[in-house]
Amino acid sequence: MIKLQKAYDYKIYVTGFFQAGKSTLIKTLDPNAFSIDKPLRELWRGEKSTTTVGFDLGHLIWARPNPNSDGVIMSESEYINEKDEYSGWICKKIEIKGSPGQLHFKVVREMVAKSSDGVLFVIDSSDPDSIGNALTLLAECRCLLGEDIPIVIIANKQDLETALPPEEVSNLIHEFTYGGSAKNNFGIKEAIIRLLRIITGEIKPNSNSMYIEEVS
Ligand SMILES: Nc1nc2c(ncn2[C@@H]2O[C@H](COP(=O)(O)OP(=O)(O)OP(=O)(O)O)[C@@H](O)[C@H]2O)c(=O)[nH]1
Ligand SMILES: [Mg+2]
Repeated sequence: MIKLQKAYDYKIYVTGFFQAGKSTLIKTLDPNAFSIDKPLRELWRGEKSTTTVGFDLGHLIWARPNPNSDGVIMSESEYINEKDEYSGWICKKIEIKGSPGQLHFKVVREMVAKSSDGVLFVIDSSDPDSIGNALTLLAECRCLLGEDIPIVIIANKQDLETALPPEEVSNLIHEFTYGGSAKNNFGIKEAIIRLLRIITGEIKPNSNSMYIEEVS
């Protein structure tokens, strides 16, 4: 029997409620990402927006000069262009897949989530009313992938003045969250690296430190 080579080393599932910023996050990290979406019929908070009706798919590289470093995250195409710079580094391929956020797309989320190694859970910090639905999807995610699946939660849209700070989002959901902005590309790569290091077993979930801690 022919054994197919795995196309990636780790698969990250990006989920969260409607309009939280999942597709934006994936497109920011991989401008060549592919999305199945459609325009929203009405303006969303005064702006034209789209909603995912299938999935988003991007490809990233996690490159590290040594196994103790955080390393860097870049799109696969950026890596291919600058490959020589990373000669001798440990490079892992990441498949990043985004789900639809509308509650009725549960069947699609089930398919997209399958065989994921870890989860980036995106919350819209500027919309406290969405927190209840975010919690519903967080519970669904643990149900689909198991209670022990590594999850990193991003309190997104921190570029907005109206955004609740990550600590306040954490208080509301009783889980640790990282602040970031998918649109302005801050906090996102750090969150992914943290997730990857939890997946590899180098750091413990929910610890605030970016440094390696003993895992017993
Ligand atoms: N200000 C700001 N807006 C953001 C940010 N991330 C996403 N948005 C906006 O939020 C809206 C929804 O973004 P999407 O990335 O489509 O959200 P989604 O979670 O994929 O939405 P669904 O597919 O409908 O579940 C768009 O208008 C984005 O421009 C952010 O970090 N800051
Ligand atoms: Mg989307």
